[in-house]
Amino acid sequence: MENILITGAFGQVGTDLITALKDIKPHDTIIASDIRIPQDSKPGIEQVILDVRDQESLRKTISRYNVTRIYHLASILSASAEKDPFLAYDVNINATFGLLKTAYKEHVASVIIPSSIAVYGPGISRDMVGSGVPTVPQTMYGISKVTGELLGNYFNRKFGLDVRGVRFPGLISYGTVPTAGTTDYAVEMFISAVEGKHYSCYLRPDTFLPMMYMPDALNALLKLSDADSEKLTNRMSYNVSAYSFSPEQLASAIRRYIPGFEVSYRPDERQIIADGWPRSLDSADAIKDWGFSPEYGFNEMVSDMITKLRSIRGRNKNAS
Ligand code: AKB
Repeated sequence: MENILITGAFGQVGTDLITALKDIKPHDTIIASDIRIPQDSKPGIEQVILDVRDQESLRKTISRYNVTRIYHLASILSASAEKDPFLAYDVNINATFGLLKTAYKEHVASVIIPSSIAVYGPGISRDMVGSGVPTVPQTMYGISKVTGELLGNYFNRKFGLDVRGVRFPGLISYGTVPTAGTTDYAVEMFISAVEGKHYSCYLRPDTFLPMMYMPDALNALLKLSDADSEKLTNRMSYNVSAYSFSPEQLASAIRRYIPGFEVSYRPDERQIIADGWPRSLDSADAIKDWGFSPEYGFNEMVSDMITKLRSIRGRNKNAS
């Protein structure tokens, strides 16, 4: 049985990871930590208010719950990081270093740290980018994610700490509305469509980015966490993605269900971030080493998102 600490537990990935862990590992203790705890948060888990920059509180939490595994999800995402690079450095780099140090000193068995397609920068061929392609990001988010990968490898080599990571593409989910990234337009577009509203997209209609549905992202995290350490040829930087699409392709797929849906395009500063990222990813290492295999294709994801969002909306309407 494990005692699993999640940092940033009530963000986009954490919210759904809590549910997935409760389903597949019902006997493990889940300690969900974040800087704020939502009022309607989930029963059956331990909830801790924790700023990951506060090393002493982190140490006390790890020691109090005898934590055996950490999913370190607390992170300032790309768009917010460009607005406040100093905060992003502090949370994404300083706090990650502190977390690895504390995990090592407190004998935590394993740490999983998601990375991102943001590790790549301009100057590479942007299609089917593999895990081994050089990472020279120009954004603070990208710099911090490359640093997290390097630190994870260092703590593994130097101290034998079991640290692992995947590079996530844009993630699509209906549980939480993400607001701080560059790929978030996709979730926003779904919500506007289901609510019968017009959507103004902050990226150009032809901006291709790699993406994945949340159930596949969680599967990837859980598979990597439990994979045989001997088989990991690349600990911290497994590229994973299910498909790529552009805003105009997503809008037309949504129109198959909601014909009148209207989208206009007003690219803002997030376009510059997206233009430095891969258009598509090669997930070959993850497929080979630990059997990454996303279940949802683009059309299945679109259909499921609309069904789920409609049902949540119906529930919310009935409740009010
Ligand atoms: C973001 O857009 O910042 C994130 C990411 C791709 O890491 N979704």
